[in-house]
Amino acid sequence: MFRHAIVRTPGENFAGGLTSSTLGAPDVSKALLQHEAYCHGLEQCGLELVCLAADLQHPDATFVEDTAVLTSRSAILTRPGATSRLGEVAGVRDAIQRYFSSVREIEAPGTVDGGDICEAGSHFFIGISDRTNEEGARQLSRLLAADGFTSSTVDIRGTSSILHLKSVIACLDDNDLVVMAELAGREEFARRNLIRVSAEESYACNCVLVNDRVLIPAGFPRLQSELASLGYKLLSLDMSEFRKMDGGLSCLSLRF
Ligand code: CIR
Repeated sequence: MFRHAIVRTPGENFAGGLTSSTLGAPDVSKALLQHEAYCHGLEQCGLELVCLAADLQHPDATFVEDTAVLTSRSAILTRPGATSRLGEVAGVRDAIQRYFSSVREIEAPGTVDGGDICEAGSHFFIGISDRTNEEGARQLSRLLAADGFTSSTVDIRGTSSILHLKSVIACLDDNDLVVMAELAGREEFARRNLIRVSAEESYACNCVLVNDRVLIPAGFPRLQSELASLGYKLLSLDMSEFRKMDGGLSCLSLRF
């Protein structure tokens, strides 16, 4: 059960962040409205929000998920793989220290982006990507093991234009794993109930179970109806402007 979420308002510099998308520049006022609706969605799931002010030094800072891994037992500050994002961690440290008595961190030369870390019960999948390196994964795995969690890595380098592991998988209830079809054959996921998502809807793989609801990006009817038929209560949110900056739903908050 989550009680809180940390979010950060997008800044007026939002369009200056990193992106590989060809969808065009985001409209910042529209992004602000979508962010407000996202925050409202989290509140509807019963969360109390810790809202951080826009960070004008770091255009990607609204994607707070990448700066930490929060578990039921402790907090781990990450070391983001993109140099332009390293400074974002200091900006969430205070907020996290207010809620967690144990705060540890990933150290150089390790890099970890929170978007590569997928919690699945007491197990964590750690994506090895262009942002999370093997040394970062080793450090994270040791820190998680000290708290009694198991972990395993999933190498997504070379998988068609994926930024983070959680761009293409999401763990829901009872072992249900939403997964982009291209990754569905990976043996790492063999013991999960797979909900396969076709390439056209792969953006919607980045959905999030928050207490009794699944937050899902608007515009992906097949996955929506499949999840609804499995009994999930859905809350669909327009993510168009964040998608233009390679961002998904999960990356806009740190839930704990
Ligand atoms: C970046 O490239 O780092 C940002 N523009 C997007 C980060 C999205 N984060 C995530 O999916 N966890």
